[in-house]
Amino acid sequence: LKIVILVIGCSLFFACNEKKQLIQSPRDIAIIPEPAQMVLGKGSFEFNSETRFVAVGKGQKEVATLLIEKFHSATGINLQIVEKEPASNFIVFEEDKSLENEAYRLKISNNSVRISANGYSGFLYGFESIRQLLPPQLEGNENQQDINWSIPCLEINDHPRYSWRGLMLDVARHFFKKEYILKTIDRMALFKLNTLHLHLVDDQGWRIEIKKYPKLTEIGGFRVDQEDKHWDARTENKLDDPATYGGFYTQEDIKEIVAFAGKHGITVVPEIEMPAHVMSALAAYPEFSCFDEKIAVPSGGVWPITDIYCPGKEETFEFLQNVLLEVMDLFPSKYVHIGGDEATRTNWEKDPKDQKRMKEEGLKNTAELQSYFIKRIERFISSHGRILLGWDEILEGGLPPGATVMSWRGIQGGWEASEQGHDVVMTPGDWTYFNQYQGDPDYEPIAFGGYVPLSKVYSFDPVVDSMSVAQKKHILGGQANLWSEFITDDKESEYMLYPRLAALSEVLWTPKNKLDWKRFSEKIPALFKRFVAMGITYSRSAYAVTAKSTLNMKNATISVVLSNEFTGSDIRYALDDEKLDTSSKRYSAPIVLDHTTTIKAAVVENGKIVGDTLKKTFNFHKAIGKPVAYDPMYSKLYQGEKEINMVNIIRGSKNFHDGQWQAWLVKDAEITIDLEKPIEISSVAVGSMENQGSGIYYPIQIEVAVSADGKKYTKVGKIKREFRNYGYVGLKDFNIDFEAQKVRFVRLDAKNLGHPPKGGDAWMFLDEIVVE
Ligand code: NAG
Repeated sequence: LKIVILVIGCSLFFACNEKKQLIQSPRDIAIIPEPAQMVLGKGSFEFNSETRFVAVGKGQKEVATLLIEKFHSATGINLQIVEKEPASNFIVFEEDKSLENEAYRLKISNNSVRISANGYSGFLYGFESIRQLLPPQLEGNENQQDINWSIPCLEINDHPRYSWRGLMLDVARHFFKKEYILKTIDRMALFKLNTLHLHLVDDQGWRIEIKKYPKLTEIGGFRVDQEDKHWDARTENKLDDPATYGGFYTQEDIKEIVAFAGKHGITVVPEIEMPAHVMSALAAYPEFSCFDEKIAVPSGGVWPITDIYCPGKEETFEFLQNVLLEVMDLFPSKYVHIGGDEATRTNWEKDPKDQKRMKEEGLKNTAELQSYFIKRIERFISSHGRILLGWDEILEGGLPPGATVMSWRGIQGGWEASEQGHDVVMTPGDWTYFNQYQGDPDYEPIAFGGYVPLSKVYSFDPVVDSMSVAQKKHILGGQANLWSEFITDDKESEYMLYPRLAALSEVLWTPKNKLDWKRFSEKIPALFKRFVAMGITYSRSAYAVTAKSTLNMKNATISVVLSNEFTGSDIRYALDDEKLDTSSKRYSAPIVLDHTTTIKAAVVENGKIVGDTLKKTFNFHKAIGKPVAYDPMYSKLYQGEKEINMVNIIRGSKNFHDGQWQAWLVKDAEITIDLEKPIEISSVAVGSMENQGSGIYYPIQIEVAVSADGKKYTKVGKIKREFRNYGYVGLKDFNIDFEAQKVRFVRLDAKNLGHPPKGGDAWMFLDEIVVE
């Protein structure tokens, strides 16, 4: 009966309030993450300056205050909290112990809003849903006086799928100011994320004040300013170079961050790296390294990482325990992250103290010594009632009994840890490393390589089918990691986080059977409006049009399919010199080309071009579709389109995973094209890529030879290229012109750099041999 009255009540209200009522179906509601259950009623609840909050129980006032503050900064109006329910026009918090943690129920009728939950987070999430029902103006500082904002009558029953819904910020490689951290916390709360993992320590910076060891921040907190250079192009610092880039959080800052996060339902998990990624600490206190060597805090990438803590010295453990004591005092978090990744243990092999330790402890190798290290720290952390969390390397040599694993090198580590009965947080790079590209690198700010577009994030699931029921229970959830080597400021950080963080929040919160990419796409315009009001620099890469083309050998045409990540977008395109604008041709079917053509394309929404414009030339050269022989064969990891790849017109992009590149590791390549009959040609070009951060280098030499019979070859040209330390992702065509001649065979020899000066193996990436 109540419901009936409610519906009638709402519809009456609806009748007299028609102008403001735009919500007609659940599709008009754009809450992210999508609630578990939502039933739309009729009509709406209208906020005005007389609206009251009824908040008496624990935590209710605090949540009410968060919403009141939003209204205040948007409108200048101060809504009031009262103790008793007025007759109408109020929002009431009701404790309901039958609801699970973080769950909430929201009942919106035309005269009241009821938020029920069993505690603080539930109330908070009720508020966050209301926030997303309200117009984006709520997020601004417009002081617009007029409220009269209405939210639709509905009932939501909502609860999260996973208990760990996180974001990691790497504040070490790029130092983010406290204010940015606070802003990020509010944004995380909008998406009902509940864990902020702060990567406080790395080679390039120590970012938390430790009273007992002041040099950690005095020295370890700063590095030589090479911010104007790309991360991979930064040079080694000398000990006495002035170190001016950096900063750190004082213990007071940390308390403020932790308290602010708590108010937003967010636990801050500190990460204190060990035994590697700690050059900043060793620059301050060389006595905790194996050979007491004095080093400078590096300004850029260091690989492999050999300057690490020394487990042969008792002082190292004493130091780390003292640091952890101060850290545990500051962070109430149950979990303490100790890093554990990417240690190269060559110093441990050489150091007699470490060798002695291994003997005494009966350890077979340095992997076991590392495990000894982590286990010792784990005992310390658990004796203080906390849980050790570490990157999946902590599995090597044996996992400490109480440890939780953060799986980053794919899901494998998490799979194994959960099988051994340990809890796991999934952060596999291919889905959750937000330092990677989200769109075509040709149009994106420089990122880490790799490709994690919005839809890829949306396909993330922390559990996989191959896990047993028991294993699945150990998967706490997932998290996005924003490593900041390539992040230069707050804006760029925002660009990498939004909207991908919204997609992540949905896959970690919403029941699996309600996840729906199309529905998520439909919520994007509303989300972007809110981002604008919130002053967030967000990415529209998901709108950017990409071209996928296939070669049709029979009639030597290519068919170009244009798409963007969202389904059903209005894509417009223009050919060659035609102008691309909102009235250009609408794309509806693959475009078939039979001669060299340039395609331009973009998405149009609400009469405007949104996102980047694609511009791509398809060059119909003389070797299209001809047989190609390789010696040696390209790597199994990068096969492109196999035998057709080098002559398929389609060019590899800056995304080295785009399926158009063929690559050789360390080896040189000899590629021969058979033109099948003598043809007059006068130039041969080959495309190549450089992405030193990902170990990809331009060839150091290209040589072209031609032949009439495939036996006797004549050299027609050679390009030599000196190796250069180059930080950016680049594309280059090596072009060789020669006197026009009739030939049947073209042979290209590409020399691999082999081993770059800084060590490691070089990849050589080639695509398309253009013969003209
Ligand atoms: C890994 C490193 C990290 C680096 C990131 C870049 C982990 C656990 N370790 O090599 O320090 O910033 O990748 O993507 O991710």
